[in-house]
Amino acid sequence: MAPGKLAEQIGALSVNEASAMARQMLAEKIDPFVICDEVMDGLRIVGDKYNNGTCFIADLIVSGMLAQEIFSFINDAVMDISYEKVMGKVVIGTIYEDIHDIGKNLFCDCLRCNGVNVIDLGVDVPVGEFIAAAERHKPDILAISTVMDNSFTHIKDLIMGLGKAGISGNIKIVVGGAAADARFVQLEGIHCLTNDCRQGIDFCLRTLKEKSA
Ligand code: B12
Repeated sequence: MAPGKLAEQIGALSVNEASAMARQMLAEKIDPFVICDEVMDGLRIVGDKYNNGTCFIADLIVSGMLAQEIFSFINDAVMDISYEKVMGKVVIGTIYEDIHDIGKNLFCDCLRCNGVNVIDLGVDVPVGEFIAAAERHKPDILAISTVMDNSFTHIKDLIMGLGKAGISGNIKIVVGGAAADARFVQLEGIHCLTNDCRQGIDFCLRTLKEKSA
């Protein structure tokens, strides 16, 4: 399969073709993460079209559903890869005013594949709910997903809130997602900042291994 073809099909919203192509790539034993990257490139094409007015919200929805379908069967394949199992607990959610969850769900699936207990708070999660969940579940890691640029203020409030509640010292904080950009570097208390699922997974597994050593 020529590189970029899957992204092209997703960008063109050719749902059936893209789905079949992704299945074929998996059958050809192409690295699931390479397929994920192509899916994201395809979604970027759809996002750009939405920005320049050549596609609409319904198309975003369709592209999102297509991505979720592809990720679900990638996930089944990834489950077959035998990882060293790590114990530990991660609480995760998409921050307030943001309903995007495809990347977050992928991140959760990868963690679960590695034997991590993941408590998913869902999307559009208010700051207070994150803090209450951190107090209740006492996770090793609190992970925050952000795709919308305007979520920055809420994440800032959350980091400050965790500090005020006196719980940030015991928990590592990961901020991830497409909007996890340079603005967050100024916030003290973030232990991992990334827009790459793999980097986030590596950080979590390293942290949990060190804790249990
Ligand atoms: C699909 C989609 C939707 C779907 C979402 C479905 C769903 N269940 O998530 C729907 C149709 C619902 C939607 C709605 C909207 N969307 Co939208 N959407 C997209 C689209 C096309 C793809 C997003 C996506 O899923 N990408 C694939 C995933 C896998 O990527 P990801 O989230 O970045 O995740 C990766 C990493 O970031 C990382 N990751 C993610 N989370 C985490 C967490 C941790 C802890 C870690 C370590 C890593 C990590 O892992 C993943 C793999 O590496 C993007 C376009 C684009 N450029 O991507 C626009 C886009 C994100 N949407 C956009 C907008 C504007 C909207 C709406 C406001 C539109 C509207 N007018 O209503 C609403 C949002 C309402 C709200 N309050 O949130 C803008 C956001 C602009 C911005 N940067 O602020 C974008 C960029 C489109 C654009 N170019 O304008 N959208």
